[in-house]
Amino acid sequence: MTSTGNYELLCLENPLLDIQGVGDEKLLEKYGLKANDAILAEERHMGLYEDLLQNHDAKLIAGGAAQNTARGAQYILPPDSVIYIGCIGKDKYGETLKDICSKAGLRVEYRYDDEQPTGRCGVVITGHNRSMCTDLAAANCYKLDHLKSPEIWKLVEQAKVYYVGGFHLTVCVPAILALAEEAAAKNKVFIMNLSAPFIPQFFKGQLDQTSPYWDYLIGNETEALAYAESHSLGTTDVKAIAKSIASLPKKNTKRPRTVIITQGTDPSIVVVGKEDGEVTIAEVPVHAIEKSRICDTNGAGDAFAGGFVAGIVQGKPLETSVDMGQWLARLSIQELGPSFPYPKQTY
Ligand code: 26A
Repeated sequence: MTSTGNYELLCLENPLLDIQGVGDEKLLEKYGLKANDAILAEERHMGLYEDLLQNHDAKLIAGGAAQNTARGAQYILPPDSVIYIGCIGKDKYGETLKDICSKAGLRVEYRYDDEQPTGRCGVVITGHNRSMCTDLAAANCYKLDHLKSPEIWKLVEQAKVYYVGGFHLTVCVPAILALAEEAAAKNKVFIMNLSAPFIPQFFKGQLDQTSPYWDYLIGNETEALAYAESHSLGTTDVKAIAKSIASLPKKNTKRPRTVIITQGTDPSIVVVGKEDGEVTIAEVPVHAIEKSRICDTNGAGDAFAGGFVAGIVQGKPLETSVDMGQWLARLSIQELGPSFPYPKQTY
């Protein structure tokens, strides 16, 4: 008999359909995009989606950073282990998302917005860079009421680990805090991701409201640098930044805080805060592959988080969990967008 999970992991963020195409300098320039970035779309970006579809052979792929992470964790965990929550529209794109998740064995509990369409993320690939421009639309309409509804809150109570993408800080902080409080009150695990440099830059207040609840904080090197700058840490040393985050005040003192900063092909930095204010620092190497085997790196960070969180749900040691993240990221970058290979591979 195959064992099944009990929906131990609950993830919250912005469900998006990725419209991913290969672009060039000219396309980036046309919409004022940087080669490697993630931003919220403004009026001047609204033509990008049609442009990608019409002129850049764009593909429609399930996206939304934490939704990718949730699919990734479910890829590793036994069936029925992961639930994902967010808001979509009542439209074709929303149904497409639902189908892809259901095929991946991910249970989704979406709020459906009556007015807004499902959110889209335009992804412009240039070489190994990806520029993402998100029109949140319905994803911006997630409400605390949905999370607190009896059917959904029952699932929240049943879960033991919460994973929230930092991108959701632009949407519904009260929902994030409700999960964070539930975790702290019952000594469950609360994990957040910094998601993009613009989060610590422009949503610092929202981010700092959640920091006392972080049992695990995941980010990459550019997000760590943006955090250091917006918090005037006066350093660009990734280890020092991780150490400073690990040492921030913590609500649930029964668990230490762990900060994981990935650095592309360089080793990931793992810092664990201790009660006496000291920290331990470790480096975990990535699973490198030849450049020729990389399809695209869009979603690599989400896949890393998926593998890592799966390890945490399974109660694996910290270094093993980080290694599971590296393993899943390596699989994902060999696929188109934030996807995973089938038939399934096992860690
Ligand atoms: C609020 N923003 C900007 C976003 C996103 C986002 N997911 C949630 N909110 N901007 C980009 N993404 C997703 O990141 C994945 C790659 O890491 C994209 O949908 C893409 O699948």
